[in-house]
Amino acid sequence: MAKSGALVRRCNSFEHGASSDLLLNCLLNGRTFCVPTKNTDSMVLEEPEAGAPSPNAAVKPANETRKSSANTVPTQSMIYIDGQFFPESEAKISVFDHGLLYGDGIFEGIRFYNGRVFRLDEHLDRLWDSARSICLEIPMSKEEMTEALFETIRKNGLRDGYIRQVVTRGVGNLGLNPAQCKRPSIIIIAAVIALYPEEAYRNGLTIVTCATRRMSAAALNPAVKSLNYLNNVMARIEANLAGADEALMLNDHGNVAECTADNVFIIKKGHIFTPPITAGALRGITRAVAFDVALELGFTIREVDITRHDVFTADECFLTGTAAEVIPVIKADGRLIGTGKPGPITGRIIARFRELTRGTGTPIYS
Ligand code: PXG
Repeated sequence: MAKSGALVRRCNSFEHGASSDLLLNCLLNGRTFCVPTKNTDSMVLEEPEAGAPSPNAAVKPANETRKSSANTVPTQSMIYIDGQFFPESEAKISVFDHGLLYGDGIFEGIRFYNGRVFRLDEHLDRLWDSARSICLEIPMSKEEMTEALFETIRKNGLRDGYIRQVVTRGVGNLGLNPAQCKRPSIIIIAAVIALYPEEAYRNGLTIVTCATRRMSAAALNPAVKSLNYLNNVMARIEANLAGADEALMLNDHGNVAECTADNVFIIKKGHIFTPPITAGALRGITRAVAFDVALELGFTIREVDITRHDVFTADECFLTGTAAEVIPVIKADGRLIGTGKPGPITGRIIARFRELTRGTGTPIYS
């Protein structure tokens, strides 16, 4: 099982809110996004040098690559809010913003590798779809958003990292009616990402089924990446309390939906299966990349309802997510999956996925 200790050690090099954030993370046993706070004398805006390519990149997790990345970061992270940049200590929004008061808003998490944003268009499309679904008009075009994202990454001198985009409903009053909110706010944070520890990619994760069901599409469609993540947070707490790395969330029918921030795949007799979006899964961007990779490698991949029994009796299991990338699962509810070691097909998908993250994407610095 992946121990949170390794994660905490890795994060010790970041100064941002050090003690409280690290303690919290340690307690919650989760992954961490650290805003870059390495000390440099002055703000660096030019392109940092490319990191040395890892000789074994295909089998190494992103945290290995991070070690060799050439992030050259300012003393304080610079946060984008509505067209302006603020040092993180001054990056503030109103307590009357309905994003805070009601979780009324949407977000995206995007990765960039080696100076290139991975699957940018797909993330922007999903953000715009989430907005449309909740009747929120993003007050800029996709082109302007792209420029704002790039500018935020450049201002923070990063080549490898994670960008969080948040669009809130904006400032309103204490009633929940969004009609009172004048204008949505856009927040962009560029961060250095600390993932699962390296051993998790080598040895695999443990998951437990949680009692908290994935919320029904009839209540709030899980396809909307909204600021209301309490359903997932409750599941995550269950995983933490059980000492597992992730929580497997079922839908109202008892079928597998997804994990708290990752899509789920199983492999049986050389065929790959994943729950359909209608089972309560987010239409993951990494999920789609896994589809492409699986097809390219000659595997069939099917979207079908999956039960816990299917997970227990699978030959292999893996999760996909922007933060976690592609990561093996070796135990579910105490049952070893397959041999109890990350499987060979999963290994091939991870290898090809890593090639794609290193070799494709929209250039930030050209
Ligand atoms: N399901 C849910 C519920 C998610 O929030 C995924 C699947 C994977 O989708 P992508 O497009 O990233 O392949 C997500 C991802 C984290 C984190 O800590 C991840 C997400 C949101 C917040 C935090 O890894 N979303």
